[in-house]
Amino acid sequence: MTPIYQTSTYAQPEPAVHKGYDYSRTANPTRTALETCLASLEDATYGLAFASGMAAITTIAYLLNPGDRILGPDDVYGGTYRLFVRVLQRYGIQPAFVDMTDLTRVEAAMAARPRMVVIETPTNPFLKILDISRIAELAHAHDALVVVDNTFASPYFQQPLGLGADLVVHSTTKYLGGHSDVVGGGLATSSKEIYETLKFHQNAAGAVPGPFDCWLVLRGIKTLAVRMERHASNALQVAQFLRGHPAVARVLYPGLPDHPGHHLASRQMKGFGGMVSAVLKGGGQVARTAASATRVFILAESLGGVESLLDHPASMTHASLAGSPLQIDEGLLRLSVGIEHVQDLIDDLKQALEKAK
Ligand code: P1T
Repeated sequence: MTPIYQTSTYAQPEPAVHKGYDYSRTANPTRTALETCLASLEDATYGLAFASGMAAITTIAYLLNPGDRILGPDDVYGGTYRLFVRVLQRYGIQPAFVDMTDLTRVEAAMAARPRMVVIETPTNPFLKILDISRIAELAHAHDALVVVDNTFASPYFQQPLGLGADLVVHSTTKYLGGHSDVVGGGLATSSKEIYETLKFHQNAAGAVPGPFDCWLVLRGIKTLAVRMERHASNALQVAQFLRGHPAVARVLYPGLPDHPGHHLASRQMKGFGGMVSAVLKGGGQVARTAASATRVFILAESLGGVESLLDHPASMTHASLAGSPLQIDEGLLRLSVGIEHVQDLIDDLKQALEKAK
């Protein structure tokens, strides 16, 4: 097993001779093992690990300068939206958001010459599928950098660098960690220039993970493949159950053949993932009651752990979008389908929807 190098500093042979490790903000062997592993999972040359997914995304933003524009999808993790609008904007970076399922809108938005295009697919929380190759072509034609947040798919189901992305970012808190016991982030790229700039900023800004957290993510990754297979097969069955339920207006799961992104997902991904969203017919009140009535699904933010979680995005993960043009339906529930016995999950949803009637 990779040892946990629980050290902040390293004995040096003599002053001013910097060989190997010197200080753990700059590098730590347990973190190096995770960074190498992240690179390998994404078929990349370089990997970097961070203290959270947001720390990784913030570090990517250091590639930008005041006056630069950044383009994101209209459906994006609330924390990413908040970073773009309430933090980066104060430093002169101008964010814009478009529905990236519509490539004509992406093309039109490129006229403003964004320096960076951030793609999240499947999106959080509506599980839209965005065409990484086509968006990357449009972005590259305008010299923009392409970043893909690959948190929802995990590298087991999707490898964006092979589809034309320049950089991949992860919240390792989710499927990579896999057990809801660690917060972390990571990124991967095959560009030496991008890597070196980001490595400089990782050390300069300092949002690095501790060695024990790196070890937890590494241990989680060992079972990524078997967990993802089970997440996906459970999610499909949960989605099929919800689709047949009279209280449910709409089920959003890319594995359902009538999902608008199903064909694209079949090409771009090796599996459809473990996230399922559903809009309830009764709206916000019914969704909140159902969310409080489950016994196996735990009402909590986050996703990607072995245990099933339930989220009410409008009041929880995406509350920071309130008042923005990006509207989250009050009746929307987002399920992170775990690896429990699928019948337990279906029975739980059945009784919760019955109580919410
Ligand atoms: O929570 P953190 O490790 O900082 O990761 C942020 C992040 C980045 N990208 C995506 C797609 C995410 O979903 C997240 C975090 N998301 C949740 C906590 C959530 O429940 O959606």
